[in-house]
Amino acid sequence: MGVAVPLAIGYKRAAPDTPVVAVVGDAGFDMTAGDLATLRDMQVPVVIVVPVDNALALIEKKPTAMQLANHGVQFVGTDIVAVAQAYGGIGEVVESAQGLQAAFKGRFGARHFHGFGLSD
Ligand SMILES: Cc1ncc(C[n+]2csc(CCOP(=O)(O)OP(=O)(O)O)c2C)c(N)n1
Ligand SMILES: [Mg+2]
Repeated sequence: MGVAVPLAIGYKRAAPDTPVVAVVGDAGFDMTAGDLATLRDMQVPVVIVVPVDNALALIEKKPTAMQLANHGVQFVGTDIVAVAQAYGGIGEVVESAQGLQAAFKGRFGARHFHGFGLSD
């Protein structure tokens, strides 16, 4: 958890001509949001996709399946677009898989990183 963006930075630095996309849960994104400063300062143009469910969904799954109560697995949620913009990136909300495909077009030649908040 939280490794997708740092790994994407390393990959893009090692292979600058390869399009790089990091997919990171919303809690994982919150965990390493400061890495966006590295993307900005080193001008590493990766695309980050954040599926937004305002939950630690993987952790929520097991107790729910066992019909047990869940605690502390849901949170208010972060404005992903605002965070991307605050760090000098481009932020966009995408509502569907088709929308994501369309949004990818033309993003990989950019000099800035691009963060998509993918809503349910
Ligand atoms: C450093 C670290 N802390 C905690 C965990 C345990 N863990 C695995 S998945 C998860 C929740 C991830 O939530 P999110 O990033 O929002 O992804 P989602 O499951 O909601 O898609 C947690 C806490 C972990 N794998 N690594
Ligand atoms: Mg989540």
